[in-house]
Amino acid sequence: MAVWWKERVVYQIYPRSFQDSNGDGVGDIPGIIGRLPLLAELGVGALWLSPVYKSPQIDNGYDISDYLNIDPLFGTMADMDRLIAGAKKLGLKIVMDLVINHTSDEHEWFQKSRRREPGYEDYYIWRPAPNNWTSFFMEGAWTFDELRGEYYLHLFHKKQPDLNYRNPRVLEEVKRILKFWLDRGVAGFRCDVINVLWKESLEDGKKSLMLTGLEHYKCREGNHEILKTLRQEVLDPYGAFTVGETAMVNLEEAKLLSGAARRELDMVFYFDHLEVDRRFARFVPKKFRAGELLRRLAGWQRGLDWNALYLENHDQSRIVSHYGSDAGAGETGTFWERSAKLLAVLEFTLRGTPFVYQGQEIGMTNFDFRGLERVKDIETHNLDRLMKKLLLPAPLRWKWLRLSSRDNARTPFQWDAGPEAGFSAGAPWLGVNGNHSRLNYAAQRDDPASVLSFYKRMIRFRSESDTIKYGEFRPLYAKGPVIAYERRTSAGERPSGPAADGERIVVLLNFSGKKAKLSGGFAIGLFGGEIAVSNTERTALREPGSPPRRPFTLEPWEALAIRFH
Ligand code: TEU
Repeated sequence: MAVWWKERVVYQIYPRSFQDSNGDGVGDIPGIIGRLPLLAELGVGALWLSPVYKSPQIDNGYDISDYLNIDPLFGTMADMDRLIAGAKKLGLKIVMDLVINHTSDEHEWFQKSRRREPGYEDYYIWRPAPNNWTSFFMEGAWTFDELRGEYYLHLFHKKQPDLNYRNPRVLEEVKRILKFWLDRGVAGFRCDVINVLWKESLEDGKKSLMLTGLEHYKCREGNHEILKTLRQEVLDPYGAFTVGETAMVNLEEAKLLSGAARRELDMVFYFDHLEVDRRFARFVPKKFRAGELLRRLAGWQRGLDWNALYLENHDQSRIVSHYGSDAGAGETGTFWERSAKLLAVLEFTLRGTPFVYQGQEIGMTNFDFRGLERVKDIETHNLDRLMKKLLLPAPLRWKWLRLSSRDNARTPFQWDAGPEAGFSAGAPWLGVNGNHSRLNYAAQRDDPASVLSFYKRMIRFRSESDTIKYGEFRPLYAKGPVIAYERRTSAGERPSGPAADGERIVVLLNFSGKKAKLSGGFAIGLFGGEIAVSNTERTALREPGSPPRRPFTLEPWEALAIRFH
């Protein structure tokens, strides 16, 4: 029996930038409700909402002060119930964002803990003196609390204190949060930095520019115990879905976190495939090599029982600006359009659950800000401070920051060419990209050649193909900017019974703006197939009457899926 999260595509909504319904410049839940029919029309099967719980919004909601209430910025609990019910009517499941490594310092638990109220003293991690750990936001990981007279740990912002899972009451509180939302009708959770919950020791860490102390808390055994307990006691009884966001995870760690027999998470988000052209996580650029992308993808595709497939989210830059070509964005027939479609072919022909981030389906690009003053993300500003300390000149700092800033993905959704792109009647919390006049949902919805229409076709293509959903992955070819891989159904993979008649689908991708010749032997083997997907006008693999040995040439940014029976 196929589980829904292998059959469906998940759409990520960043509520504050999706649709504002009351003119305060921030997206909200009623805004999402109004757009539900369009999401159903896209063909996705579940919606993952970034946090909408009560929060002081220091880290845009990933700093939660009350897990069981909706922040007025986004609406009310009644709105949330209407969203869950409205989505259900359209066959859409709702997945909430579970942030349990840390809370906001304005959560009542933290306020009680700093006052040493009985039972709350060690809900968080307190010490008389800090160790040498650094935070994900490039600062120290400890802050002194005057009231308590001690330091507390925060792997992110100082207003995001880490919970202490050595206190069993903390896990009991988390079980209550999960049950509250599952009883409300959500289908599961995206679990935020879910692989750093258990701090094995608070000893000093090995000095590192990125994260000193990581070895003491990343993917520790205690973390696995927590996940097994939540799975056994809450998630399985509800049949709930989980995808873990797992910072800095490697393949061996990911196998332990998401292997089918491990009974922990259903799948995990890793970062490896999005850092092919980056050093120091995603912060310093280097040359992109398509062959390296294929090598990395092959490792994860063949190493994990099941993959979470994504190219964008609210922390990553826009994929068409990152791995594609965003020149001429919004203009039909440019390489922006064709490369956006190529990236859709990549995502929807790999093995795993595809996640589409809001705006990816219309090819939204990185922001058009000209300087740091328009950027809101605390991570970007902290990184600028760190690079300034390292004496990097301002132009170089901005050159790198504009590539990696999380605000690239957080500019308001571009609904139409009107004021503020139809996102808000007020002043948006973050600048709308100027290219919305050409690049917007309304301009694409009825255009069969648009990026949006192509996404709809790819979502349908995947849903109709057991070979794409369940077939094994094999890398085939990598030369210059061209990569190729195949998907082949094997008996064990199909939930619906014995293997198809050995169907094979070969995917070809040209990650460049130039024509690319495929070398003889490999190319010859292609001519026995038929084109199942193309992002160009190509209708046949070889013009009738052309010489059999003429080399096969891919157009710039051309993507093909070729089916062999
Ligand atoms: O992100 C955690 C995380 O791994 C990212 O911060 C990543 O490490 C960083 O961007 C460098 O690549 C999650 C949320 O997705 C993020 O929005 C939150 O800021 C963070 O946790 C804290 O909750």
